[in-house]
Amino acid sequence: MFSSRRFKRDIVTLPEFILERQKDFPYAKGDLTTLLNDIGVAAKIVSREVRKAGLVNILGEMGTENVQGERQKKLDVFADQQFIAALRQGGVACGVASEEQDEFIAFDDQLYLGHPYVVAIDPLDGSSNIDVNVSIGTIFSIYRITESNRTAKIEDFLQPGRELVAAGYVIYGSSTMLVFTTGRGVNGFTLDPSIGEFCLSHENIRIPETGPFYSINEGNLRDCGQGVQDFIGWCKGSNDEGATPLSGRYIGSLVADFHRNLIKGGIYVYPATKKAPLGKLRLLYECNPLAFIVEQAGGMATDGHRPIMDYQPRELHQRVPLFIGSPKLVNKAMEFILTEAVSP
Ligand code: AHM
Ligand code: MG
Repeated sequence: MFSSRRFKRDIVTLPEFILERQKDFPYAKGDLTTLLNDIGVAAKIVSREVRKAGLVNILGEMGTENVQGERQKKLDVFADQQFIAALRQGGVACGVASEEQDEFIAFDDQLYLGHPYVVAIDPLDGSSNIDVNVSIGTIFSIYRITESNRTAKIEDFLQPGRELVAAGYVIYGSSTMLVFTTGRGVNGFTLDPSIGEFCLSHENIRIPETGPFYSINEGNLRDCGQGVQDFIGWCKGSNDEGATPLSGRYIGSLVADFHRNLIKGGIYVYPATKKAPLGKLRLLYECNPLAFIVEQAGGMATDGHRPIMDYQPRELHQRVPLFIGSPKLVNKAMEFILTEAVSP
């Protein structure tokens, strides 16, 4: 359990944890503590709405499309508004980029000068699962602005994953959990609805070296490269004589698939396909934050060739293929892709 002389009881809440760990945070300022708390509060509000989604008229589509031409669900829009409001109100971020917004938002006011962080966020990931009561999530990245004392600019968001100060996700599953890293390991907090607090439940998460699960949309398989097809064949045990097949698990909510594989071991793959030559997932607010978390937990995240965290982003909604999870499985996938690349 979290060891600190300050805590005399078993429960450690998120605000207590981050205050206590503040000295370990990069820049050791209260700002990041405030920012993580703000995100925690917005997550609680979204969690509350997700929990009663079937009871009120909040399910269903808004009738609008976001920048990527996807139908927006009401809860997507609600979550987007909540996180943006929390960041604007919180007073340490000077801008936000969201999956649901075409352009980034700069908090363009004298009040926000000197606020050192920008946040890139997927407010409600896995939104096709909202209407069918399946786990969904929120994913966020936190960067320091590249130049102090001004509001957010595009270059603040287009920083490589290696520059991340913190990243995390919230999963609205059988319980609501917030998992984050500030570059000193990964910790998970479960929302206790009876006291309305995220409480430390998964301290210093480590991903198993290998694991029993592979997660991919197999409906796309024939449109993937030969290396990916061969790797999935290997997962099914068809390439190693006598090998035990891995189990296929694919929810269609990245956060949920990632979270399971982080805890139990496995690999999540969203490769390039004929239809989506750069894959489907977005670098800034889906792949980079999860890459930071998985690396901090002892895992790997690559595009099949090189680490996700090494990408120099070119645009806000950039897509990238993703192979993420237990290091042995990600390395195995890369072996197959490399073999494909060099074979005649
Ligand atoms: P979203 O952010 O619009 O919800 O899209 C991302 C989601 C991921 O959560 C999920 O893993 C993937 O898209 C599923 O895509 P597909 O239906 O093509 O398998
Ligand atoms: Mg998403």
